Order: sequence, then C-alpha cells, then structure tokens
Amino acid sequence: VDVAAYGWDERWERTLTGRGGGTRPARVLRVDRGECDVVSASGVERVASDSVRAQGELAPAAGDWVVLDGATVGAVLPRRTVLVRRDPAKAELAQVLVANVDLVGVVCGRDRPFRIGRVERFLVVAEDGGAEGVVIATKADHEPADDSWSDAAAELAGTRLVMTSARTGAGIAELRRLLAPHRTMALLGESGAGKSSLVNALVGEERLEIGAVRVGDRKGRHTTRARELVLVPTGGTVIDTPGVRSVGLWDSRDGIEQVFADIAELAAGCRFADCAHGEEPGCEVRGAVAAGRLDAARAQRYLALHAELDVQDQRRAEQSWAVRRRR
Ligand SMILES: Nc1nc2c(ncn2[C@@H]2O[C@H](COP(=O)(O)OP(=O)(O)O)[C@@H](O)[C@H]2O)c(=O)[nH]1
Ligand SMILES: [Mg+2]
Ligand SMILES: [Zn+2]
Repeated sequence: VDVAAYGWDERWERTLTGRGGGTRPARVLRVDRGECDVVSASGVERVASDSVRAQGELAPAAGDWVVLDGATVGAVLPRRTVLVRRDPAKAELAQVLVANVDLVGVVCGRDRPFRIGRVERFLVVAEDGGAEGVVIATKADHEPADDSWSDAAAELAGTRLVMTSARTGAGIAELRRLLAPHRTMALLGESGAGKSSLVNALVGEERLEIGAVRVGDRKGRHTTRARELVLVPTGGTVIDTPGVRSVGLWDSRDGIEQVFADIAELAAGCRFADCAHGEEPGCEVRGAVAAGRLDAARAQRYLALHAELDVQDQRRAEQSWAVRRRR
C-alpha cells in the first residue's frame, strides 16, 4: 500500500524523522475497544492500542498517523487538525472525534428541515479544529422537506454549500475535486442524513452499510457504529461517522469567531472591549441589527454559543477549585 494515497507527505516524514524513532508509520482507519485498524506500507492490519499506552499519552483516533511498534501502536504523531466536542456522557470532558482532517462535510438531508443552528455548531467544531467546513445537502433528487431550504445558502453566509444526490450522482464530482489529491474529509450529521451513501458514491461501490429511514418520522437507524476512514479512488479519504444530531461545544471560541467572522468584525468596533452586546452603549453588533445590516437571529445564535462556553468555563473553574481544596 502506498501511504501517500492516505495523505502521508514530506511534512509527516519530517515529523517522523524529527522524533528520531520508529520507521513504520500507519494511519488509523478505525478504533474500537483498545484495538485499531491501521493501514501502513504493509497493508491493513489490526493492532493493539489501549493496553500498551502509558497514561497521559494521546489515545489514537480515526485519522491519526501513528508509529507502529510490532503489532501495537507506539505513538500518535502530533495532530495537524483535530475535531473535539464535549463528551455527551460527561460534560466536563472533551472527546476527540477525528484527527488530521482537512475538511468537514456537514451533511444535511433535504428530506428534513434545514437547521442552521445545528449546522453552525458543526462548522464551529471544524474551524476550531483547523479544518474547513463545507455543508453537503444530500438527496437533491428529493423535494425539500420545507421552506427552510430556500434560505439555506443565505444563512450559511459564505460557507460552501454542495448539493448532492447519491441516487443521481449529482455533486459527487465536486466532492471528489475537493478531496483530491490527498485530502481528508470527515462527514458529520444526523443518522439517516445520507453520509454512508455519500461515501459509497465517492468510492464507487457499496463499501458501507446503509440504513433504512423509518417512513413515519424520517429518522435514520444507526447503521454506522464507528468512525471509519475510507480511501477514495479518485484521490483523498473520507471518514464516515455514526449519526449525531448535534454537538456540544468544547472550548471553541476561536471557531465561533471564524464561523461568525462578520459579527466578530463588528464586535471589534464596540465601545467597550469586553462588550457583551447587551445593553452597553456604543455596541456595534446591536447597532448593526437595529440598522438592518445584521440578521437578529444570527446575532442571537452567536451570543448563545458564547454563553454556552461561559457556562462551561464556569463549570471547569469550579471543578479545579474543588480539586485544589481537596488537596
Ligand atoms: N432519495 C435519496 N435517498 C437517499 C440518498 N442518499 C441516501 N438516501 C437514503 O437515506 C437513508 C439513510 O442513508 P445512510 O447513508 O445510511 O445515512 P447515514 O445514517 O447518514 O449514513 C437510506 O434509506 C438511503 O437510501 C439520495 O441521494 N437520495
Ligand atoms: Mg451511516
Ligand atoms: Zn457590543
């Protein structure tokens, strides 16, 4: 196997040489319970991960480049990009979704309403992790579920929107161009949105299992159970993920400022440097809303995401205080 097809390049080579040890780089395809499927020059193999890793060392995630040590993961190479969310089970912990992705495809089925708030959350996670977010509308062969789709492009405020259909093949060539020659795209979105179908369309064969959507509520069943990296024959790789309706943000203020760059720019002009864009005099954000230059709902979503992180910061501060007191 040519690891270059999976994204290995001179920069990774230098990273490896810089570390001095290890000659067998491999990319993590999927992780389950202490074991990983990895691909290296010698092909795909299943290696052990958890049992051998020292505490405090990075746990491998799909997309990671690792150095193999026999049939185990020796070390995880420093990540170029990483998608992190709040752990759905433990709000005080961060969870790594995938590593080393260049692009994040936020997948939305046209058979359901377009929910800008959820899409923006995924985009924040992407930008915060150093990846470029694109929105992929699937099932373009399908009538849009409702009017929410007519404003989608405008609401995305500049983020690329690709219309696709796994059924007719629409938009697939455009996605392939985005992936070539050796880029990696993670697909995020709710169950039943059409992520696995998209991967199959990109690969050109039925690689992944597709879930039937229940007729009544259009909800998908969770057919995809692990995050999995797949090679696209026309260049690049995609990582399919199990469906998530939404993501909780983890420490991603930079991501918010990037996704809402228009508002961040306005905010820089507020009279007070720490303006909360509430009742303060000289607030450019509120001013822009009042003047009709900024959509009030968009400003509201921006403030709500920051407020969510405020709560999180508070929680973490209380926790570290409690830990210190116990000591
Ligand atoms: N009409 C139509 N249905 C699609 C398309 N892509 C996927 N589907 C259907 O949507 C359902 C969920 O697809 P799947 O790929 O498993 O979604 P995932 O849960 O996001 O991976 C399946 O019933 C697919 O047949 C498409 O382009 N057009
Ligand atoms: Mg799936
Ligand atoms: Zn302000």
